[in-house]
Amino acid sequence: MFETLQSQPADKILALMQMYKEDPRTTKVDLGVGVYKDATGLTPVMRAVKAAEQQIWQSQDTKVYTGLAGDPAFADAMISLVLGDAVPRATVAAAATPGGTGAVRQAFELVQMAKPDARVFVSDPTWPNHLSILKYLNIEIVPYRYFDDETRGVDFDGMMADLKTAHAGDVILLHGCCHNPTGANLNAAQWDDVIKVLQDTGATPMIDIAYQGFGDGLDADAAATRKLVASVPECLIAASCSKNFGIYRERTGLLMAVAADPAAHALNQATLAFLNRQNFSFPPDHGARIVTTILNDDALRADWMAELEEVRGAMLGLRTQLAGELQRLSGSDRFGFLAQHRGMFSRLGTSPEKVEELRVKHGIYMVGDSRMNIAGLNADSVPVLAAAIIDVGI
Ligand code: PLP
Ligand code: TYF
Repeated sequence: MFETLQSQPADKILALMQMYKEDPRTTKVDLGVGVYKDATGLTPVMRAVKAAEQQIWQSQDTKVYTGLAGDPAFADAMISLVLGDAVPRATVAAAATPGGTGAVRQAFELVQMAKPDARVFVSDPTWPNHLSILKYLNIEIVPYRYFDDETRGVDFDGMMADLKTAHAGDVILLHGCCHNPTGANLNAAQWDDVIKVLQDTGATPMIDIAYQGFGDGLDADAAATRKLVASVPECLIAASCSKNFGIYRERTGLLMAVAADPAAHALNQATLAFLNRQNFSFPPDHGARIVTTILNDDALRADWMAELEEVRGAMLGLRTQLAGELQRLSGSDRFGFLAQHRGMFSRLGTSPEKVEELRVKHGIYMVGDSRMNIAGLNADSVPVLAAAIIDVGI
């Protein structure tokens, strides 16, 4: 039967990872996949994660199944981390998922169950997996303008005009912070305008938040999400713990569904558990347990927050250094956007040909749309990248 299978398009980000591995040049620079790397190029296990794992190893006396929605203590800890006290806990249904990707997938399935003809509005561009999963589920995709190729900021007028065409029964997918792949984000006043459009159109917001703590800080990065959920009757939030806890391979995420009232909440909670059961029964637990252990222990939490701040500060430092170096070499301010962007990524805003030239001539690997992982740099490779950018004429 399998002779009928057709080959599927590869994930370009993951394909680039493979190409990088196969490049024998010792001077190569990996700005591809979104993984944090320290100045030595390593992705270390965070201190609090190691300590939590030790605690778990010592105290865990069973590995029996949790619940279909995962351990409720994980949901409580994450709801508090992401949403704070923006909405009453009794209105938030939640299910642990395999990573943020699992949360995104389950959210789309929930939408499709509730409204088979729902359209999902996505930023142009967005994380390619959003598009891939939506296509796979046969959900109609409506792109909204987002990135301004000139300013490398947000095309806010275009975005607003496009979002206003949504209506009740549609979903508007927003990145909570640290937009992937552009690094360009809304300011607080612009978020207020988006909230107004959501209220006027009646469309349902869905927030994907995968980089809380990587932009302006843990609370600052969640501020828009918190304000938004408090301002609309219903909302979906897909949160990932992969980056901010550095537990990528543990597959740790949470899908939250905020309901208009407690009656709807019970149905949401039961449906999230049902959806987990259809797809994988019980969600992975180890990463969730690490996160819960850290968030519920004052000392571990403080140490995790401190290390996350070091990570955030390192990325900001690299941004400033790169923008400064490019200003020096180009004699212009046209790369100033790099210091304004937030999170792991910046879209340089150049052609696939120039990206290819950077790879072939200089061994610099970035995604074809010119997305760079800032954490792939260090103080020594920043000048190398800046010189290469000028050399290929960007
Ligand atoms: N959403 C966005 C925008 C992402 O960039 C990522 C990637 O890290 C995810 C969700 C989910 O990541 P993971 O499934 O590894 O938790
Ligand atoms: O955008 C990134 O690089 C990260 C990691 O299918 C990632 O979000 C990339 C591709 C993918 C899953 C995760």
